[in-house]
Amino acid sequence: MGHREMNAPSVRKVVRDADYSWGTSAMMNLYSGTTCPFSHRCRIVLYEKQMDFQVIDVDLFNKPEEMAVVNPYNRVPVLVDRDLVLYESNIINEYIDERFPHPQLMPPDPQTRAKARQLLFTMEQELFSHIDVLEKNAKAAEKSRLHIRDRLTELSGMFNKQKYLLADEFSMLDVAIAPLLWRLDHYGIVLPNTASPLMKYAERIFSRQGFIDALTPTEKVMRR
Ligand SMILES: N[C@@H](CCC(=O)N[C@@H](CS)C(=O)NCC(=O)O)C(=O)O
Repeated sequence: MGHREMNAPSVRKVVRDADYSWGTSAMMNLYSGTTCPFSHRCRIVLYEKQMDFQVIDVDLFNKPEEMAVVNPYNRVPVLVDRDLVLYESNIINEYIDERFPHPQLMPPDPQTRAKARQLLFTMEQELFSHIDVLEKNAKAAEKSRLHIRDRLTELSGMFNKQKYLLADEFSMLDVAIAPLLWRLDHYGIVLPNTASPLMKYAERIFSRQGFIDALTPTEKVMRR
């Protein structure tokens, strides 16, 4: 496992027919939902790095019993790296980033890194805390759609000054927000014209090879 020489292709196996062999592989295993925005974040980081890994699709309608054992919250994504079992997408992503530091997705200096973590927290509070409602609660969904629309519209202006969320370079913050930007149509979130700098920013992320490779077949058809 690890970084490969330039010419050697990485092992990037995707197991689509539930084979839940927990922790028996020498490779890093990501247990992932095919439509789950949080799993999507981890898949993006895995594909952005030149490393070996295995993505194992978990059927969320028929969850394996082991899921509740490895993750007390009984959700995906879960990363298994030999003896280490991790849950929570941002925590998994920071681990992968530290284990495989090229290209580095968290800022190298402590101050900017702390600021990035603060912004990741704000993103969970303001945007991703609404995902459950959007996916499961039709009655409350409209309020969440409007809230997300307004927060994203407020963000838009900054992309007149910089290419990505933290600065001019792609970072973990862009990874974290990308699954939501990809799902705007899917969740019925309509942005005003004033948010066009944000949508241009989104297209910059969507055109990255790591982003394209990380999409599952179901995610590919979420956006026209
Ligand atoms: N905060 C968690 C959220 C994970 C989450 O909500 N995962 C959902 C799927 S998107 C899940 O597994 N839900 C359990 C279920 O559907 O049974 C993270 O960032 O990893």
